[in-house]
Amino acid sequence: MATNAHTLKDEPSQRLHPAKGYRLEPIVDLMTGHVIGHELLAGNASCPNWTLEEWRKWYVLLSVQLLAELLETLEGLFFVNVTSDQLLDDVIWPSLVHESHPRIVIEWVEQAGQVEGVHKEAARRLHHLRDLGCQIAIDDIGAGEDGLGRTRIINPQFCKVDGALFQQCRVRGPEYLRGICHHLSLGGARVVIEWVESEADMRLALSAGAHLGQGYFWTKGMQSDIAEQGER
Ligand SMILES: [Ca+2]
Repeated sequence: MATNAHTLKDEPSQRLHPAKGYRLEPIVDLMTGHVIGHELLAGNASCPNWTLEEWRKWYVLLSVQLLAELLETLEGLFFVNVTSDQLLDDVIWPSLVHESHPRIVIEWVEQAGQVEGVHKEAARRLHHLRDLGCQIAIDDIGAGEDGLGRTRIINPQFCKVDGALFQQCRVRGPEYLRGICHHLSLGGARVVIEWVESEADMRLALSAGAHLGQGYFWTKGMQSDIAEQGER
C-alpha cells in the first residue's frame, strides 16, 4: 500500500504555501494504492468562522492563484467542495467558472433545508461546469437527506459515501454498503469511501465494492506541509 505516494515534482514546502491555510487529503485507489488526487480543504487560516465573506475570499484565491499552483506542482485530480448556495453566489460562481479544468472535480456538498428551486439551479450550474471540462462528485451520500437525489440529477463521475455510514460496516460487515456501492456504480461513477482509518477499514471498503478511499489511514504519514491543519 503506497501511503506516501504524493507525486511532488519539487520543493513542496515552498510551492504549496501552507501558511495560507489549506489541507490536502489524498484519495487513493483501493486496489492499487495509487493516489489519484487530493481533496482540497480550506484551513482555519482561510475560513476560521466559515462566513460568506471568508468563503468568497477562499474561492477567489483558488481561482486566481492556488489551483494553478497545485495543478503545476502535484499530479492527479483536485476535489473542491461547494454547496448549492455557493454555486449560486455572485462572487463564488465566476471563480468556479474561471477555475474549470479537467483535473478539477467539483464536490456537491449536502446542504440541510435546501429549497427545491435553489437545488435545480445549482444542478444546472454543475452541468455547465461539466460542459466547461470539470468533473463532478456527489459528496456526503448517506449523511443527510438528498445524496441519492443529487446523484440522480447529475450522473457524477464520483460518489462519496459518508464516513459515519461506512464505519457501520465495522459492526454490520461490508454487505451493509454493498448494495449502495453497486447502485452508485451503475451509472459509471467511482465510489469513494471516507473515514478509512486502518488497514481493516480499507479491506472493508474494498469488500463493500468501493473503488477509492480517503481518511486517516493515508493522512497519518503525511508531511505536515502537505496535511496542513484546518477543517473542511
Ligand atoms: Ca467533501
